[in-house]
Amino acid sequence: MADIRRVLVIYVGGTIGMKKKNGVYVPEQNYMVAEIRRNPTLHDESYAKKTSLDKNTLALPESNGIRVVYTIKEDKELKDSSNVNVQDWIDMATDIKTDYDNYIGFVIIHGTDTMAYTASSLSFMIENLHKPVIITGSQIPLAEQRSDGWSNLHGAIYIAGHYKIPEVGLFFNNKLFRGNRCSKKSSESFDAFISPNFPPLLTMAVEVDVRTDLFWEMGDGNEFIFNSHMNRNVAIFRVFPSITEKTLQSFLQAPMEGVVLQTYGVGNFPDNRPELREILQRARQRGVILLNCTQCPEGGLSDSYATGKVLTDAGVILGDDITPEAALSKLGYVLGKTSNREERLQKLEENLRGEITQRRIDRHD
Ligand code: ASN
Repeated sequence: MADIRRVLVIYVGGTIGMKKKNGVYVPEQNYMVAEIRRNPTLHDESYAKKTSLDKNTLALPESNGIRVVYTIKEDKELKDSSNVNVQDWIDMATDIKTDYDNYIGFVIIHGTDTMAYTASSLSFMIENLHKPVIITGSQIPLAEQRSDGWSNLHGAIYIAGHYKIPEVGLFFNNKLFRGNRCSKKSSESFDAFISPNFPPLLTMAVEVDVRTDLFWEMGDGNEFIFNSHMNRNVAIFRVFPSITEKTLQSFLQAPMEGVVLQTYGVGNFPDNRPELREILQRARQRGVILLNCTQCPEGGLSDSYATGKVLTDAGVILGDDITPEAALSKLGYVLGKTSNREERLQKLEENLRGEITQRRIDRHD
């Protein structure tokens, strides 16, 4: 008898299940399960018949004595991920919480456009995660030829059923990344995501290379905690040379409570424009929290330049090598969790879910 591993697949939307209507791609409701059912790599129909699986439950072929049986829960309103919002993150986390004890792993089928935001946010919203939550999708729909969705979907379900990875991961093009380390890097390539500052947790080739040494170590807490309160008065501001005082000032106005300041290089900002610095300082005095993160697609921050020190002196927190997506999610989470300023600052500096490397580059000494 095979060891049966049950996985819950939460289907939110994305290109993977889209079809063209009036010349544009839109999600197609009630189609994914039937489409997957026709693919023998993803579904063993004879096993399903023999064991009378219900219509939304499918089974991977047995391998090495393991049978992954997965149930697809399709959202009532499938979405292009450009339409995903905070409530959708809450719904996904609620689904996981509700069925946490019934499955050994979870897969979320999601569009690629905001996949890195969802992966980051879920990593903060869920505390003490002991099971894999793997987000995946595709660049070409399953309904079309050459879809990358088949291998992404198979890999995600296979990983969720085979490996005890206590993380929210993003699986794409044979690599499983820590979700809060990713950014979408290409609108066209199958290799659509990068995790610039942290290696993949797992790589699929002829062998499956699992980096257990990289898994995020949980604290002592065992109880699954779901933080549903994400502060929505947070935003990202990308600094640019022609910035005016008015622009910065309007951006930081109430109800803004937290801003990710995407700065140049290792975290630099003009130090020859005291008026801009004053605007930041005034915002800070009003209670706005500022978190520094680099505009560079790779690398982190240091305070080695005068143009960077100007920000630390103004009370801007160093976000280390955090991605902008994770920085925004972390701000929303931390500001939603506590209203105590000191606690907020302390948590933002902490490595909460493996989202930063916590190292300082000091190249001028
Ligand atoms: N617009 C799509 C989405 O994010 C893109 C994709 O999934 N490849 O839902």
